[in-house]
Amino acid sequence: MNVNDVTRTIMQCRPDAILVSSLGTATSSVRLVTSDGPHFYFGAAMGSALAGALGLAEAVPDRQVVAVLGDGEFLMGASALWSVAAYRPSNLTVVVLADGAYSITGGQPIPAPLHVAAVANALAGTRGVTVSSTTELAATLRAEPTSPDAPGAPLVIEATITERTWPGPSPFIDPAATVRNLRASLAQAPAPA
Ligand SMILES: Cc1ncc(C[n+]2csc(CCOP(=O)(O)OP(=O)(O)O)c2C)c(N)n1
Ligand SMILES: [Mg+2]
Repeated sequence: MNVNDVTRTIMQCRPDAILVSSLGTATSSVRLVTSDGPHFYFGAAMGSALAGALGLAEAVPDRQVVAVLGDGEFLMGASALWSVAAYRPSNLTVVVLADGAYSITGGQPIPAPLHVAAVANALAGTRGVTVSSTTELAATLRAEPTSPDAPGAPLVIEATITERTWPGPSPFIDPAATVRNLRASLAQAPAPA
């Protein structure tokens, strides 16, 4: 499974979701797969993406938000997971791209296994699942209620990336344009039923 497999599957299963992507293969892939759609791309600020996704989920409670995070990103901003576990936003899903490396800066290995799903399960407010294929990822996302009326502890999906290829365009985006596009999209689009 490569990163584009993951983002394509997310978009197939959650077509109305707003994606929040971290600096690295995540932002490159979300740009490619959504044709620069109105999502929230972090083009800097490593370690901030999960906190940003939590804030966005709170700001748009009638929209699904999917945080697509590199594993280095997740590690740097890990404390935000404790906040997610505390506030349990029912409209937030977290997907960690577990490629075991800081790919964007040259593929330096992450020295210790992160055990993302196990950590999420250890926190009572989040649930962790590990997936190794798009079939498993789709089944996990489709099994998940997306209605705010059926809240559950947010799902944290550790997606094992075995095929490490650079997914698409540059992740260094214009932050002001990102905010402008997302705001315009939110102002136009009626909330999905
Ligand atoms: C505080 C800080 N330290 C280091 C960097 C440099 N940096 C940017 S992205 C990145 C690695 C990201 O790795 P990961 O989240 O696993 O993304 P991948 O490219 O593997 O998808 C690093 C080291 C930075 N931007 N900010
Ligand atoms: Mg990585």
